[in-house]
Amino acid sequence: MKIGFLAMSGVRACDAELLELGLTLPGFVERSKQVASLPSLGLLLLAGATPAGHELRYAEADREGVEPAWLEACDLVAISTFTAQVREAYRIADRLRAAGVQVAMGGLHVSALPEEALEHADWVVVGEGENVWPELVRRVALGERGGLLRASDFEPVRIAELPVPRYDLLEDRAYNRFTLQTTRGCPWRCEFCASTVMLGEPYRKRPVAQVMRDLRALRAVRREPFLEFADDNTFVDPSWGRELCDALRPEGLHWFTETDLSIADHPALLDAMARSGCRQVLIGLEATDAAVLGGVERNGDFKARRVSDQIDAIRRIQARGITVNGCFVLGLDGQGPECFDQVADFVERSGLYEVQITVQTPFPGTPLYGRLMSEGRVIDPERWEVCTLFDVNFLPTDMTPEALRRGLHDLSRRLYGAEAVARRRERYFRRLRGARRTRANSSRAPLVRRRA
Ligand code: B12
Repeated sequence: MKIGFLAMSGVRACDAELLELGLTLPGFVERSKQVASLPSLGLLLLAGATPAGHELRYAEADREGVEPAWLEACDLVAISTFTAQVREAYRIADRLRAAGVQVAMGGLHVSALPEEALEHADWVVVGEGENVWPELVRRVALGERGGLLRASDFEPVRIAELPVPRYDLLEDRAYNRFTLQTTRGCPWRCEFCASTVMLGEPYRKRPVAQVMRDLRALRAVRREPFLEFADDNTFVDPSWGRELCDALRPEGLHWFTETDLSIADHPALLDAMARSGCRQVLIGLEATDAAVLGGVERNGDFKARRVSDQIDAIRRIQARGITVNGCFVLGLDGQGPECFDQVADFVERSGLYEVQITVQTPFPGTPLYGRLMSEGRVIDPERWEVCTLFDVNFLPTDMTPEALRRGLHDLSRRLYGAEAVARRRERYFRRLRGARRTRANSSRAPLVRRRA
């Protein structure tokens, strides 16, 4: 059979004013360029899990209507879904089916709402796809016409036996970064986390040798890739983390990942990360106020407990030459308009190199969505296109939605203007030079004493 894999690409936001701001603020433009082009690792893994004997092709569309015409010549097309683009994906699926193509949909959005997706796709898969997909392909080849398949009805995915992602299908398309996965899941359970839908399984680490196997497959088609780990929280286990970094070091590459503040407690891990080419870690700080954060992480209140250490931890990480991208959620329960100044002030005091601000977003399938729905606080419950992290679609407790929207705009201007970005950079490099001098002096000190 001819099988197509279609990823929806690009970033999304509906708020026209914010979009306009995004085009003018250097901090925004730069960040969007870095992240806007990433291949779909989920689909490359499914391609790797496809039984032999089929002809495979990968495509991306940054909006509905620009998907390639060759998809209509496929027997089966797999489409991966995020919430913000799902309506576009549904319209593509409708057209493909009208052209006689069987369509399978999977990914975060349809895993949360499979019944909705069945109105547009022949096959809908809930959960991790690696073990379901080969069976789905076999059934299509045998002439079956569709159905709902749940990963929970199949053998659990063995993290030590993931297929090799088919990076070769990316052909010579231009990307700024390439995704690779080292872990799945996160021990923390943040109420708003949009990965929740896939987090049924416990936190899982891949054997380092398997990660390196995938890296070899990637380097066979791209010699010097900048890596982005498509993990939810990479460094939960510091000794495994060091093993991973030691394996990465000889590759001489640069990489980025998402992790939590606890890395700052492990100096040897930080050293290993820096040596192995870690350029930036993205850390969800979410807020600077322990009272607001209380209960947001529902498995031990990790984030509220770390509030008093946020600034020190950021400094310890950045002193290694690893920049921190601190992420804040605006509009958490209990947060009023004071949260905008609090974030701006924290960014100044902490010396964060990079900052990301988003608004609390009720993604379907998350505990937050369930709670806000039951409290009657989701403004437009099925307006999926506004699930972008930048559009306000809920009633905050301590300000109006409009105040939240305005606050996001104003804070964006303050944080992403040319001057603010330059100031953050300059301060980071100044402090880094200072930290390096201190380390050099302290490592020379015993030598000097011995000579004396
Ligand atoms: C890489 C990434 C991107 C890339 C995506 C590249 C692409 N073309 O697909 C880019 C930069 C484009 C991107 C953009 C956006 N992203 Co993004 N992104 C991620 C990130 C960091 C990793 C995703 C990943 O690779 N996971 C690993 C793979 C292996 O898992 P997977 O995709 O879920 O695939 C598995 C299953 O879902 C299933 N599966 C998936 N598809 C299919 C299809 C079929 C047919 C089958 C059978 C199975 C199946 O099988 C796979 C293997 O098990 C996650 C956060 C994270 N740490 O996970 C956020 C995340 C997915 N993004 C998110 C968001 C909000 C966005 C944006 C809306 C942001 C914005 N405002 O622009 C846009 C949406 C853009 C769009 N086009 O839809 C949310 C999604 C929440 C949701 N419910 O939609 C996440 C979870 C971040 C977060 N915590 O909020 N993103």
